[in-house]
Amino acid sequence: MDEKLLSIDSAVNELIKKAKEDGVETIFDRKENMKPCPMGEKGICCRICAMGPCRITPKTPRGLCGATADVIVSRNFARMVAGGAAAHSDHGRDIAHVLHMTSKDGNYKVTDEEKLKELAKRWKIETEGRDIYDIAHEVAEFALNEFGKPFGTLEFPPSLPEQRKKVWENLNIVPRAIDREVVTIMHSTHVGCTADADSMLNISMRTAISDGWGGSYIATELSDILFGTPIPRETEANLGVLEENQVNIVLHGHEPSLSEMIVLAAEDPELIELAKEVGADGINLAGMCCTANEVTMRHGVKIAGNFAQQELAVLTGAVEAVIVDVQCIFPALASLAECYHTKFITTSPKARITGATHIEFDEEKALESAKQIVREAILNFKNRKKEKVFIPKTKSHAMVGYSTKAIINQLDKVVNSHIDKPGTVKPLADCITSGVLRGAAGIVGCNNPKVKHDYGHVEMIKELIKNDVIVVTTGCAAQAAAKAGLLSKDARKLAGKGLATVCELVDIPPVLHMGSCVDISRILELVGLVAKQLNVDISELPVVGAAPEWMSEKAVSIGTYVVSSGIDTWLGVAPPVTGGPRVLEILTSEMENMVGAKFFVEPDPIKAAHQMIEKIEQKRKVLEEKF
Ligand code: WCC
Ligand code: FE2
Repeated sequence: MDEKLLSIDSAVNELIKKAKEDGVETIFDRKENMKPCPMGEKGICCRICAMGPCRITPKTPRGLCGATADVIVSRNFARMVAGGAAAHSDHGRDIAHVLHMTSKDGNYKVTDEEKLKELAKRWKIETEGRDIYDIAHEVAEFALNEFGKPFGTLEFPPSLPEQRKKVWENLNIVPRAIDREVVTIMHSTHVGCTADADSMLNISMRTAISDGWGGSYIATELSDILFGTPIPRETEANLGVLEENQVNIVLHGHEPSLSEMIVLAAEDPELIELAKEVGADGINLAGMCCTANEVTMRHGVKIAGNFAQQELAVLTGAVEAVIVDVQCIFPALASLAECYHTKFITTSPKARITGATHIEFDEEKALESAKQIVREAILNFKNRKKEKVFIPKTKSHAMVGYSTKAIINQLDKVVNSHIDKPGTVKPLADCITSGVLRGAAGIVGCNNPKVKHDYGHVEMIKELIKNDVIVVTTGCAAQAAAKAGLLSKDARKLAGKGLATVCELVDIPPVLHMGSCVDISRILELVGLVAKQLNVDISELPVVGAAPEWMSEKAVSIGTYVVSSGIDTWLGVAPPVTGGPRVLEILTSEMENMVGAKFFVEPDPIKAAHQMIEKIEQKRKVLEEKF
């Protein structure tokens, strides 16, 4: 195994080497030995009932019930969408419960009152003369109702253009309640239900939309209300943020309700004192995956790394605790942590892992629970084995925290207030229509060992900004960008002339960190607002999306709602649908006639970037005729 081929990140390669020396295995070793199942890879294995599993081959072109390859592939795809939408949306629901728990003297408070009141008005909840917490509780109830209301359709945010809603109405894919859409997929994919690829994909789109414009959108908005709407701030990224002389705590997972409390607990003078008593200089928090995005955006907590680096953090031998809640957590951390002194602490009943220390996070006693967890980490400092410690030097400077509101604030810097009013996306729309910016790209998603770690993200982003395409990013893609220095204002020098000028005038980096994976709702919001500003549908904008290294079901839901929102999307890894010719045809061709966008699969990120640029230019041509 030549580690240079595995990642473009030198910190990763150094630690893969250390893994060998320490005699422990990582995902990179497991990948070497794993041969993906060729049936599963094509999506043509059906495990939905117990007559099979049925595998589609030239000799057995139908399952026992008669399901064709397309039926099987489309059902498997739909179930991936349901899994992804469920994960994002259940996260949104949890945040709504936390909002419902807020009180003046409690652990959880309302931080962004203005955003709360805006949302209350939108949902026709009385705000005049009311206590802010009464409003918060009613907003939370309204949000919770969106998951299971018996009648009607989802309440859409004002950033959704009317034209787009019409498209969905015509296709009958306007989501009803969020949970209902997930359940409908589980029902429709049961043996003996939907056996029609077209219909199955329609249902998938509807469920995915309930994620992007529903569950994820709610997660983002309510998190901002609770913990503050992000503003630009500085941070650092990569494993070099771990500190030799401090208690290092890695926060990994997704929901900010836990990580926010850990941040508070780590500031507690008593615990800082305790850290000193055990011989450390202090407590150092570092984030991983989306939790990293959440806490760096709101507090500047440093980023340890992305998905593929979670084991490597433990391998440094310098981490006292990895604290996790839900999603994207390797069960491998449990046995790996045993080889070091690291405590691997699970906190959610939704994600217990054999071999981990489970300390259930009790939201009712949030700060107390958080302090208990931090205390465990501190007390573990004495078990650190000096001879096992190796922290790579690598880290990069980054700017993070570009919520839509923060972007609008930056844009206000160039508003000529004699002509235009501040507080809108008009300057951005102007840059796009004038062609100073050719377009915009959202680069999101995971790491996947099928792709050289971070290579897909970083090369694609570089190519796009060089060609005057502004990039917005979330999730593990954002962390790849951060580590590669692409989120620093300095990265302007890698941008084309138009983009570099805009960056200078507006004082932003060419790649904007918009948050965690549920925060792709921020991207939808921004794109929707620009479309509304220009009075066009989202599908008419020179805007594209990509997930060069995606791997999770969440990413399948995301890709599906982004395409359903009218944004062409490039995948660097083929989804398991290639065994279903009709499914493939719909996803990569026919969706364009339905929703004005489709999927592209291109493993080479530079080639993909050029296809994206070509698409942007095609859209510009049509758009320019309008203006
Ligand atoms: Ni979102 Fe993908 Fe990271 Fe997990 S944290 S690994 S789904 S991008
Ligand atoms: Fe995530």
